[in-house]
Amino acid sequence: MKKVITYGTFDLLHWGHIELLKRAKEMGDYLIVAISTDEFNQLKHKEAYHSFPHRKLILESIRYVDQVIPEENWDQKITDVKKYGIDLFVMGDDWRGEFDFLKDYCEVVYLPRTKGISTTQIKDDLK
Ligand code: C2G
Repeated sequence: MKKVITYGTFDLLHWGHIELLKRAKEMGDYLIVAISTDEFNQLKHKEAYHSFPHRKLILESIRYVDQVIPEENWDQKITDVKKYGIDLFVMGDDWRGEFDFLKDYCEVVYLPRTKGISTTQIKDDLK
């Protein structure tokens, strides 16, 4: 069974997130999503509209997602890859190169971001 992992805040879930999760799942058999805790979001200078429990509940309802775990810091990825027996790490290509250190532990793929949508754009458009 090919296990895939991806990380993110996934706030105000939108179709760009879904396209990422769909493609990530299609590259394997089992998709784990590590969702940023509210505390870690502060480290990322991100303020999510939905709380961690609510973002987790929403992600767990998505057909492409098999398991949701917390992302608490920048340094847990190697441990996660080992702990969950991950074969493939996937992120949107706004992160291209940032996680290449994981290539010693699993396959690393950066997928093209979906154009025309972002959580920031949603917030701005609603103002
Ligand atoms: N994404 C995408 N297309 C968009 C918006 C987002 O493909 N239009 C992807 C991002 O590239 C990322 C994932 O969806 O792979 C989640 O996006 P965010 O919640 O913005 O994630 P981010 O805050 O970048 O957190 O340790 C990694 C970080 O936790 C990533």
